[in-house]
Amino acid sequence: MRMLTTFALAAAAALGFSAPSHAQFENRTIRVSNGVNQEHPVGNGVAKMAACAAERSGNRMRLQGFWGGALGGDLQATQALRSGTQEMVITSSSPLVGILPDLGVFDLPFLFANEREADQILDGDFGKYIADKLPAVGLVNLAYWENGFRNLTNSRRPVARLEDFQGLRVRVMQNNIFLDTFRTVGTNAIPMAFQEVFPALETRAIDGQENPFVTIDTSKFHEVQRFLSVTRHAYTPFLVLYSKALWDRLSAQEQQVLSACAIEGRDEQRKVSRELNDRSLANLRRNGMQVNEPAPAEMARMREAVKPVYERSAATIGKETVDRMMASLARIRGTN
Ligand code: KDG
Repeated sequence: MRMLTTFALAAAAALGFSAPSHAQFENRTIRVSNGVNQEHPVGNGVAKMAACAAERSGNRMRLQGFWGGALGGDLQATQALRSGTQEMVITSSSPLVGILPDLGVFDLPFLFANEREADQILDGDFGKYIADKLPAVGLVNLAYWENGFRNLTNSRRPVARLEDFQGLRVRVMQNNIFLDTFRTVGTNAIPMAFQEVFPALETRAIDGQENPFVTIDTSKFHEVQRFLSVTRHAYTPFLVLYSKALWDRLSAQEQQVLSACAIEGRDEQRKVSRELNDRSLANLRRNGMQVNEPAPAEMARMREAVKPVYERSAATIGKETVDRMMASLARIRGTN
């Protein structure tokens, strides 16, 4: 029997038939976790990435999503990847600055002016420069997805002027640059994992938090927050991370499929995120939130107030990384 099989394979090879392409794929269930709810556009991205991987692997690579921090918050899940006990996480870059300080560059206040700049930086040379630093800390970044431009909510008052921040107890991500930024404008900034935010707002342990409209909407923060101030004070990317230890056990074909499907997921996730952005704002208004947009002169005062954060953070982030970011932005803006 063995001789017959060998002969048949040899004959097939001679005739140019290769073994089924799916033979390079093992049956795998890849766990991918995230801290927001599945209704968030991350859910659309994961669904697209999973369909892509299944189709290209003959249903042998199956992605299993875990939502709402079910496998731990961003930092905890990322540490599980580094220890090789979980395959994937889709996480904000901000909570990971203790692992790779260079990621703090994305937290600099008012860094990006719009999504176009963010996409060009993240999908271009600068994004690759950062991604190339991750294998050394046990992580592989497959793509940058969109968390988005962040805005302030709170239960006490509209923030229309720089002075209105004074004394607000505002939750920020576990990140030294967000802490510095929100202390600089006068708040009592409190670092906290995302999963703790809703209960802390509900019990009034904190007054406010800051996130993109889509996250505020899909996390139902309107139930525990009254005021939404459109500050767009930072743009946070999501990293689509794979455990380096587990990545190295994949075949080249499996790695190629996951890399390509993470990009397909990216394009879908960004599209849905941007389509949902305006709808989420309308939902929040309809659900009773009082929305205000600080006047341009007041936004200019806020930007001016937080400029020293750049200088204070440069050494922590790494001067080369900050210089590269600013040079990349200057090229995009035609101001170099
Ligand atoms: O996994 C994503 C969320 O956990 C989180 O990153 C969302 O922007 C966020 C925040 O404020 O923590």
